Amino acid sequence: MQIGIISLFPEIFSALDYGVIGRAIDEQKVVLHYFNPRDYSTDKHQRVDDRPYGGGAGMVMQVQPIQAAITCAKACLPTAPVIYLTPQGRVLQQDTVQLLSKQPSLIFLNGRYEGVDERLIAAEVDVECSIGDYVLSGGEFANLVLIDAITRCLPGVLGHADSAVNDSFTGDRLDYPHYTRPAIINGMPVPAVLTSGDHQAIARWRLKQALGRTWQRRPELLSKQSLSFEERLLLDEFIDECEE
Ligand code: 6GU
Repeated sequence: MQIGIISLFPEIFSALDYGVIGRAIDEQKVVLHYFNPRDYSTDKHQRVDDRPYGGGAGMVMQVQPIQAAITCAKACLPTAPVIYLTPQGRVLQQDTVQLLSKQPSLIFLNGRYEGVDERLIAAEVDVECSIGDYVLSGGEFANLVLIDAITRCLPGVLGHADSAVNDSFTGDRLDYPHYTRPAIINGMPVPAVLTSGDHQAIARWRLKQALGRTWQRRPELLSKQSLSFEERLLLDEFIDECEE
């Protein structure tokens, strides 16, 4: 996948150089292209912001440098949709991440200050995207989250063992708990089933824990889906055991 990043702070994206995402970049499963609006500013001091019409606190990113950066990004990635990272956007969910991961190319626009001139959004932006209901100082950290989430969906990025289809959190339920050696820590043993060698019992226990924890912590996720007969049975068992 080819990704264009329009940002005043491209250095922030070096946070992607680690772990599975870093390897995907090394192997060119994802290729990042940077466009810094400051490099495209026609202002003699390379200014990229200006005071807001109507007054008030903060600055607004000017159209000219961003538009020139987007024009360049589109010349490089002609079919890529332009995604603007903003708390005013639609909140990101795993289904959207999966959809975006199927595109051959994407262009991300990262705002700073109070945001970008609304006419630039009208002219150039296809989708506005937020990562949650809190405010960040710019789009970059949200963009890192989105690029990480998209990259791990790409074919061959995750090994077979932890492949994305194997992810227990696919957006509709939480993960089951994980354990590793030693068998007893601070007097707490590993759940016996996990050392039983009975793979069917382990799979059943994990599914039950995943459903149970979703019911305890994120009940709204469960009301959005229909459970199979076996899943309903396991969740009822979990709930009964809680009440004991
Ligand atoms: Cl995409 N940008 C900013 N500045 N803040 C956010 C966000 C994006 N998503 C959540 N908060």
